[in-house]
Amino acid sequence: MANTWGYGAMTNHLGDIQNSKAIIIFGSSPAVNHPVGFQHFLKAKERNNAQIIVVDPRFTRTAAKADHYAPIRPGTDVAFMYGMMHIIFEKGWEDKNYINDRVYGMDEIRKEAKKWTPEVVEDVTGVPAETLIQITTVYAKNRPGTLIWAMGLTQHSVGTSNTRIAPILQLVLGNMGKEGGGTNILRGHDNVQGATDMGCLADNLPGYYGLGEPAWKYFASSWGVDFEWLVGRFKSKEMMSRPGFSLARWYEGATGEGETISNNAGTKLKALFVLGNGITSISQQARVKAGLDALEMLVLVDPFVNEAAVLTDKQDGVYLLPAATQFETSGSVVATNRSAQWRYKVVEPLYESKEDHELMFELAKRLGFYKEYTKAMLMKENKKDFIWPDDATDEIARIVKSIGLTGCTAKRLKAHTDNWHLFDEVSLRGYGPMKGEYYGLPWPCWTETHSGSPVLYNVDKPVSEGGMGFRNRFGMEHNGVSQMAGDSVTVKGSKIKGGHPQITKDNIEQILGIKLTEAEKAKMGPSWAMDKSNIIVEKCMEAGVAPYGNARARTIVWNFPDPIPMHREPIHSPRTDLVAKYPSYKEDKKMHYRVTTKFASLQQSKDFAKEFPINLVTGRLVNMNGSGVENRGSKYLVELTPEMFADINPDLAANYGIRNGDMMWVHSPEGTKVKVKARFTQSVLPDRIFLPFHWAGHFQGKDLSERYPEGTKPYSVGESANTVTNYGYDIITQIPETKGGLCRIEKA
Ligand SMILES: Nc1nc2c(c(=O)[nH]1)N[C@H]1C(S)=C(S)[C@@H](COP(=O)(O)OP(=O)(O)OC[C@H]3O[C@@H](n4cnc5c(=O)[nH]c(N)nc54)[C@H](O)[C@@H]3O)O[C@H]1N2
Ligand SMILES: Nc1nc2c(c(=O)[nH]1)N[C@H]1C(S)=C(S)[C@@H](COP(=O)(O)OP(=O)(O)OC[C@H]3O[C@@H](n4cnc5c(=O)[nH]c(N)nc54)[C@H](O)[C@@H]3O)O[C@H]1N2
Ligand SMILES: [Mo]
Repeated sequence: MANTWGYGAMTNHLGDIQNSKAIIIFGSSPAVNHPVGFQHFLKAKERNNAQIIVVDPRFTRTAAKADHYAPIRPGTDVAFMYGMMHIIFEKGWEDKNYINDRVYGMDEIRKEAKKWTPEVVEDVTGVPAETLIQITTVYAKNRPGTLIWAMGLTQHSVGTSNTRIAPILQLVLGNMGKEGGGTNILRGHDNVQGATDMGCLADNLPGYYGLGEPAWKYFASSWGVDFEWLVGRFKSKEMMSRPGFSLARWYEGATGEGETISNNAGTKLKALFVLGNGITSISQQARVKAGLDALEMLVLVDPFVNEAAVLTDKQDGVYLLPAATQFETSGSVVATNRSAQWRYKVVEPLYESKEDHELMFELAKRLGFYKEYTKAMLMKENKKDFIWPDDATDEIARIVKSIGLTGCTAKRLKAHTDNWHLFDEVSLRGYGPMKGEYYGLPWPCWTETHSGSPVLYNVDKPVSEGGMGFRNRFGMEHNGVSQMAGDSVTVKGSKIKGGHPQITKDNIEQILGIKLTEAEKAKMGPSWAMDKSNIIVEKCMEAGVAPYGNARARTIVWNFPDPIPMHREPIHSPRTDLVAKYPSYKEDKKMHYRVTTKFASLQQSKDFAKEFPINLVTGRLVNMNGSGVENRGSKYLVELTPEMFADINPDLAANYGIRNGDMMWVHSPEGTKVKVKARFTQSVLPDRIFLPFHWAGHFQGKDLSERYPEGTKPYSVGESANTVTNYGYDIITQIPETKGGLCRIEKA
């Protein structure tokens, strides 16, 4: 299933968490959302007495298993982590050698951290100063420590800053590139890592290649199609390199709001083809609905009745295509730790349902480019027919060099699944016939004999066993400072001592000290990522060198609006006094994907907190998934949470005359509302409420049940939390601020 909710992957892996001495979890509740993986956290506690720390606005089931808990105010994690660094620097607990040899720009961080005393942090985050000090002490004194995050960090207007400050904290403590350390981002859907790796995003090609002409040309020739033919698929060459609409804001293209028409080559979006997204999971449902209503054609490919069809008033031009489920398909998927896995089909597709790729093939046939669409699968061995899905997996391995998928062939991945029992749970290391390989060949897996890389940036292992330094991506120097790792940082067994740039055709002979033959030069691509011959990588392997260099991790991203992460209040903040001090970004962002995104101009347009004083937090339940249609169709799962509800503290409810089990309205600053059942709990403080987002089928108090085709209505329908999630988007990724908004409540 494709979706566009944020980047990231674990630097380490779930089993490796058993090596951790401390585990700090920001905005993630693995006991609920990754319950199988969470067993490794509990084992870490048993094995190492690992200290578990949870930072979350709600006392979650994960918090219930933790040793320390901080009830943070939503959207203030940057402040919290600077607060931790403030204490670490003051006490001298930072890893000085590590910072000196492997990091660029720590002085700027040190300067900013100085401002964040425990008292300032307490004011901004709501976490008592003593709790911050205690958590910091525990985390700094128990190394290696792993830092976990998920959607509680990303779904904010400062989501990108959050995902940068967290690894910076790990760098300060020297926790990156270590077993038991790392930044471990627990990803979402089944195969969401694979979907992201495969370019199911609005701004890049598969493997995170950009949208520039060199990348398109590399893919054109790898797919065996003419570059000019590809150009011809677009309205103009310029549109080819322009990021598309994101999932978060596509509807503005359909309604033709603002500059969307001129940003979108002079046209509105007329058709929407949905392959595995619930649509009711997107923020600001009233606007999503307007987008759906404005379409000429809506195609919903789904094993269930996609509730977008229920939400829209549209009567014509809505098509429901029955997709087979993942039990009725086979092929490779990629897990949260970059490990791939081969899956065998359990049953053939039932009834008239079809596998997603079959539907895509049929579509390509009717649009007239089936031959071009499938050609790359024939190219490796010059075949007449392809074998699905094996040849698709091999096509990926052949083309995607950027993240090192060369070794991830169908044959090897099948062998891993077949020999599942021969891999160690903690190290991922294989035994017997699987010796020398790590489970799922976690990328980068540089060659067809490479082991895969279970722990990124670990210089204590040879490259042949997954060792590497930090990647050299941003030039050789910045402001006169070398971006290469220091002399003391040599990857085990590497022929090159200390840091070095990424390896290109131009520098390979000089850096590796080798002489290429003319034949090799003729075959070689310009860089390791665009070298179809893979000779650059092969030569690097012989020298024990990671092709992408051995550089410094940078804390400063000079081309971002905030070169170092800064605390900025959410677009809708309950603390108007702090908005003045920590305002959102000054300028609206134009041509952000294909829309304009507002920041301070909206944040400061009104004193929102006056009318909407309560923080709105949204998230997940263990018995439900995503938009929830799959689970609300199961009576056993529905029994656990039969109705849509709001978690509310009795002290807050009392102010509004709301009793446990009463219906209540939740109003958003957008002027929208939902009617939900009040559920009393102490897990939320009296200044915030929590809504799960797994329901649909009601809209602003109206029951849309009669719109479900006969016999398809789930056992439970209700309001989507996303009808009241507020405007607010990250300035880089455009992920919606669904974890930090405001609302007003009243008894219904
Ligand atoms: N049962 C179940 N499992 C799932 C899913 C599901 O729907 N159901 N969905 C899958 C998917 S797609 C994903 S992406 C993952 C998501 O997994 P998680 O990110 O763990 O899920 P959420 O419940 O959305 O959010 C996690 C926590 O973030 C907290 N939070 C909110 N705002 C903030 C904040 O500002 N700071 C901090 N520190 N915390 C905050 C919330 O209170 C919540 O407890 O789960 C996956 N697993
Ligand atoms: N308020 C709020 N909103 C959120 C979030 C939040 O925390 N708060 N989290 C966001 C996140 S991280 C995510 S990932 C999204 C999740 O939201 P969605 O992506 O909408 O998640 P799902 O409901 O898991 O799946 C989408 C659809 O895929 C269908 N499906 C299942 N298997 C297949 C298949 O094999 N083929 C096809 N074609 N379809 C299939 C399902 O029936 C379902 O209709 O929600 C986002 N929205
Ligand atoms: Mo997700």
